[in-house]
Amino acid sequence: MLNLILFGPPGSGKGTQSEKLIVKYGLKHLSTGDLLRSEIAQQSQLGMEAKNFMDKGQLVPDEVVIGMIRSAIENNPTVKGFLFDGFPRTSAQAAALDELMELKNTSIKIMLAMEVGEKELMSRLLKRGETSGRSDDTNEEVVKARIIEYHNKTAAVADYYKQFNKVVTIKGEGTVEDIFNALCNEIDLKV
Ligand code: B4P
Repeated sequence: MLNLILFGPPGSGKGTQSEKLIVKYGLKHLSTGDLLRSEIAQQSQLGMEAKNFMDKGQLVPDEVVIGMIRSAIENNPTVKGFLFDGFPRTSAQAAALDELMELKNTSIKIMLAMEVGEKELMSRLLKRGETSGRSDDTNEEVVKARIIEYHNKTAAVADYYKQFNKVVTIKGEGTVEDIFNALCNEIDLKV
């Protein structure tokens, strides 16, 4: 299996690049952000709980997100591989993902970490907020809170994968096409 993690701060282009990568490599896209927004749209209990955190720019509790990913993996037994987008975001999520991969006798091949400056992140997210209807993109304070949450809880997840030599850093500023080509070059070197 080819299992990839697309990593980076909010607004670094994970969702944008995932759409292209899953087509090229035939992978199953698992975006915890998308899964949570779908739960909110269905007004499920999980969705209503998650919304409270997301609206404040905070991470949703680990057990909720891990449970969601576990079900998504179990529901896709025959895929060529998974592209994890926005997951794992904490050390506990990274440890849980390793266990889930082991149960399938597979592992994470590579973490692609996209780097984008803070000013650019703010401007992309607030711009998306003008049209997306996403409540977590419209308010500058919430966008800032998401970036702080990233530095406090998520950035260290890359260190976890660095121990195993699995992290590749990609500059996430430039055209969508150029960034996509850089990501593909790194994946092709590893597979
Ligand atoms: P996510 O849905 O993961 O949202 P994101 O980090 O903001 O998005 P992404 O980096 O994918 O940005 P995109 O490509 O869309 O998370 C939302 C919330 O869900 C979190 O704050 C948290 O509360 C919760 N959550 C999700 N996963 C969780 C987890 N594992 N644990 C706990 N909580 C979790 O790009 C952004 C914008 O930039 C777009 O408008 C795009 O068009 C633009 N853009 C992209 N590439 C560009 C480029 N090269 N140049 C210019 N603009 C570009």
